Amino acid sequence: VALACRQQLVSGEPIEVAGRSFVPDEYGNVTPSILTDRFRVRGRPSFAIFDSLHPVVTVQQNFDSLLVPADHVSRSRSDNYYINKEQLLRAHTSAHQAELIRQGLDAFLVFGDVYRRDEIDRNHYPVFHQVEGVKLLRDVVIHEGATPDRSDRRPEHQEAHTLDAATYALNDLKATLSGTASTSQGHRARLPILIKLVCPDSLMPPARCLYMLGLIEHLFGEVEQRWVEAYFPFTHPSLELEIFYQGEWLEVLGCGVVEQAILNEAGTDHCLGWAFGIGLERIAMILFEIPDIRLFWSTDERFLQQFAADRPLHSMKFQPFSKYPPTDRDVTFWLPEAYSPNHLADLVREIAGDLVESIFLIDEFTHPKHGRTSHCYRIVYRSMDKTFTTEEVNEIQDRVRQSIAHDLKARHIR
Ligand code: FA5
Ligand code: MG
Repeated sequence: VALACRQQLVSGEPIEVAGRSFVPDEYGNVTPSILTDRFRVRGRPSFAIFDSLHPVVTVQQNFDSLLVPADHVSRSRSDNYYINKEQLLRAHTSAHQAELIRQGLDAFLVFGDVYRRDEIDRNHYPVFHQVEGVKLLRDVVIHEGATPDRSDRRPEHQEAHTLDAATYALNDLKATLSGTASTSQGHRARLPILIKLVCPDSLMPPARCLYMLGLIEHLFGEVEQRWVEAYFPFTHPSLELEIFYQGEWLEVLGCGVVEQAILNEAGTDHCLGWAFGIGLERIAMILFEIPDIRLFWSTDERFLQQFAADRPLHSMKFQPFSKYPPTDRDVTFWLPEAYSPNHLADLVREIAGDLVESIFLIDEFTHPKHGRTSHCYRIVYRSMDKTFTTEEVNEIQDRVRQSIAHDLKARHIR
């Protein structure tokens, strides 16, 4: 089935994505399951935010405008869904930052569906939602004296910023997000930020979209959280926020002080700015105690009913219904050229859909003579909402093996 569907993406033949037509080329690798039934019209928010920017963006928007180096791995076909060489399904809402700043906005939120070829586990899904927040700060002394020089960059600040300016922006950002840092000059940036959880319609119909004031503190109250140093080409310094959830640290957002070059390019060189990108499913998972991200796509009434009533947010907690036992199958193969584990993840997802719960690399071997490497993966299958037999799992696994042979051109599959 996957093979048959794949052939539908014919180079030069237009395909439709969210009501617009695009022309794929040989570089195009969007898969049918990513294109079908993921695009739905959602309700309009009653707040001036952007939530209907088209999900197909240019390489310029998704990467170039954000200073992502031309050879950066994050651009690769194994991490993204390209329509053609110039256009892809946006991999993050940051894709819209630069153009909105250029349009003159100095504080905005962008909600959107984003698409990535990524690992498979209970916290990762190839389609998810992000909210981007950007705020420009005026009347801050950005730098003093002569033209800044690249060598003046420090872990604490960009070359174009004084330590004070960067600290000010970072504190403002942290205060906005987690509500824990206090800022200088008594400027506490509780906007308040309005967060709307944009969930699949199946979970929350537009009429019941949730509006919440404040952020992490407001959402979760007392919760164990920590800031972790991070790297993004478009911010410096950069941080990620993690929340302790179900026995592990779960990353919920990335953020930082916007690279001054982006602001300068957008004609706002007199401003300092911060930006963040939050994973909305992760927030909803913690909020509602949802153990697996696949549940957002469930059509099981036992799931949907739990979120149907107009109940106070904090009383909505997911009541697990009988969890069916997982079944795992191992597969070993010699890695083809230009292989990435995301190829396997994508391929299994195409065949097994949401029946795949996780994929782990359990063994790796490099042949001493011919130098080739083989990987052994454990694929864990589990249905969220129905029982499923050994025969069904075997059949799926057979198709996975065939697809590894055909699509990955990998040999000696065990
Ligand atoms: C970004 O996407 C950056 N654009 C965030 C950013 C914006 C940084 C502005 C600086 C300034 P990252 O890849 O870490 O960063 O993703 C952000 C969040 O999206 C993660 O913290 C996580 O909550 C969520 N996320 C990432 N991948 C997945 C996935 N496969 N499934 C579900 N949620 C995901
Ligand atoms: Mg991250």
